[in-house]
Amino acid sequence: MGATAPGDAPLILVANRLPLARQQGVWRPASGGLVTALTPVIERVGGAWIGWDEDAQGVPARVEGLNCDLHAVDLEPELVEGYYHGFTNRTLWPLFHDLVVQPVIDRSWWRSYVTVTTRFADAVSEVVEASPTPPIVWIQDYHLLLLPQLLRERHPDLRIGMFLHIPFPAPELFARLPWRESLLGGMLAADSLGFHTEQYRDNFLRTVQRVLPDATVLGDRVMRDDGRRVRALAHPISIDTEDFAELARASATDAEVAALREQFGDRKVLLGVDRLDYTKGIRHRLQAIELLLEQRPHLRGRFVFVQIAVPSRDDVEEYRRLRTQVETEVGRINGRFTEPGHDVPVHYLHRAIDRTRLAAYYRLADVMCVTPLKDGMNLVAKEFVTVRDATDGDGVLILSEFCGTAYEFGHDAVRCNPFDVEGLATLMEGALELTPDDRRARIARMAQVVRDHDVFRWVTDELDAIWDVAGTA
Ligand code: GDG
Repeated sequence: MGATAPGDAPLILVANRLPLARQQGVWRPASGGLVTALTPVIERVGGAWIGWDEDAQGVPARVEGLNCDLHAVDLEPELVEGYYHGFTNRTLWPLFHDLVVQPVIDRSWWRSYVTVTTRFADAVSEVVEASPTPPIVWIQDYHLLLLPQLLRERHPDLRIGMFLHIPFPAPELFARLPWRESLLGGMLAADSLGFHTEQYRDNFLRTVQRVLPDATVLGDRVMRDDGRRVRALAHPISIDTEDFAELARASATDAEVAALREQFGDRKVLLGVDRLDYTKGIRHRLQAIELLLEQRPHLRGRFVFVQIAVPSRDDVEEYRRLRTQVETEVGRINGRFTEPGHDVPVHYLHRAIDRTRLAAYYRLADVMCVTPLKDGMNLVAKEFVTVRDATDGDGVLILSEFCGTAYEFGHDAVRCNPFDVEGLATLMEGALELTPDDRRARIARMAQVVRDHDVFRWVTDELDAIWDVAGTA
């Protein structure tokens, strides 16, 4: 199966990062749904990927296995500080995640964000001008909200789409940004704007109505005074289900599962897998585990909680503080509840693990805890149900009602309010008691939802939208 691009227009993808990973000194295509889903498209139409080089030396212009030219945007450290560590990570990220921490407003960061967007626009323009046929430009995420407008000024007829990977906040939150008109104006110069859910799309449309008096919202379209129109659509991102199902059934994964099973014995396993980010609700989750151990003594020694916390943004103060808090909490829980001569109740891994081991953990988990305080979509939840459906069909997903995935899974997941620590502890206990038939029926239905809306469908829907809107506007 694969995604399709409409027509044969070459695709120019623009993202903060290039799709590369360095293994033993060799650059390879990064693993991950977006790259996998795009590979068949760019295999056919060719194209380019433009992204920040992240200060890496000698980023290649091509890598084997990816049929596109790579263009690295080089940024000086002061610009990275303002644009990346500042404006995107400390202003936009917390504000778009409903202020789970306070965003910082700093005008010098904004100036860096504008400068960096101009650098990206220069890089994209160069590729557009060199393209023998008119390309499609597809911009990813909140790092580049101003880019559609800068490109539109230079190329009035260019087909431009943008997809936002994080939530779009309610108008009253967005309105706190001193640059709200500029940011919306930047986005509205695209032909098509994609969001994970209708709720985020509607937040965007309501914000446009409130902040930009010259814009008219008609259904899912926004019309500007100058006659331009843009469509705002909900396209839920997803995973390559076949790839995950294969990984789940691989013999290497069987071996990992056996080793982990031996380690955990007959204890039930509760699992969390997240970037170490304050939006993911890791602290609340740990507090729920602590409450469970405190108030349900009969459960002590009967379950283990494994938290895989992938290091993230450790140049940013709030993330360093979070790491200290999480590690303090893990230490406190293990200090309180470990019995001499027995294993600890909380296993905390502050590192990324390889995909085989990740799939093994998914296979082992009796209860997968996906409890973000706010999350655009959350692919971990989709990976878990896919892996379980491909193997034993068992397992329970506890899922925050404040992530995009919750809109797709409805009540087949055990829905939780991640802020309610006591409620979460009760749900964790209840999840351990669901009947096998109920567990299997829920996993099967959720896995079907993911199969019906896999990442190839997401890419196809996004590219079709850019093509259609530009073609009919
Ligand atoms: C942003 C939005 C939206 C995790 N640990 C390991 C590992 N992972 C992989 C998972 C999954 C990915 O990382 C995480 O994706 P999420 O969607 O859960 O979260 P974010 O990183 O916050 O992503 C989010 C997403 O963009 C896409 O639009 O869903 O809402 O915040 O694929 O498997 N992979 C490996 N080792 C690990 O230890 N190999």
